[in-house]
Amino acid sequence: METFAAAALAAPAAKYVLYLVTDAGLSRGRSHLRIVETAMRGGVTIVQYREKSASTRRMIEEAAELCRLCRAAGVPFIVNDRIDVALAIDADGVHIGQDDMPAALARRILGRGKILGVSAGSVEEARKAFDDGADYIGASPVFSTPTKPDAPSPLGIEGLRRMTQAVEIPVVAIGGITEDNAAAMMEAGAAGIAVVSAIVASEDVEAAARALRIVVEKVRTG
Ligand code: TZP
Ligand code: MG
Repeated sequence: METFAAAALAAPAAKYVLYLVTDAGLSRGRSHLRIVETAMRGGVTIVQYREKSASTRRMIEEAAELCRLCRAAGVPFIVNDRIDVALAIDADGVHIGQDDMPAALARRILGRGKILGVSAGSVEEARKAFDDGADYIGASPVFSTPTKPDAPSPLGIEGLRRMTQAVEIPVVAIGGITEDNAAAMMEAGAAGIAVVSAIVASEDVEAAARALRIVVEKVRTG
């Protein structure tokens, strides 16, 4: 069986290859900790804690626990939306959207040492995020997805391709990514794929992660 050592991914963009985003509602009652631990065994290379409804106290507790787990595995840990939570627990970075704090301000607060990811739904938004100091772009969404029904209209594969050509930082494809379309994301120039349901809602989280990792690695390493 293939195994993947996340820490052995030398090139800076390689950490974005298989990006897991948490979702408590899709996890079939399993804890974030269990999902993340199992998904990392399957080859997830970066983890984002995305929690929209918990109290700040609960977020701090969960994020701190997940951060410790990820750090021990050499997997970067990112917090969605909440720069305060990310800084409080010394996460590796933050991911923000177009309705969150402007990226330039987020960068100023975070400093240079933290990862800043920004969701972009167009080439213009991606260029602006790049200019404002983003380390990577989340091309969002590539396909429409029930996981985020309020997402802007989908970019499609050609929209993703245009975005990857427009900025010099890694672009991660998100929204409706599955084992069936993952290779097309990489062929369009994505540095990696970000998934929620394809991993967290899967009965066998480890196998789901491993299958996705194998698909993207095939394209990435030729
Ligand atoms: N941002 C854009 S689409 C999306 C987020 C958080 C959800 C992606 O979920 P799934 O289940 O991988 O389609
Ligand atoms: Mg957001």
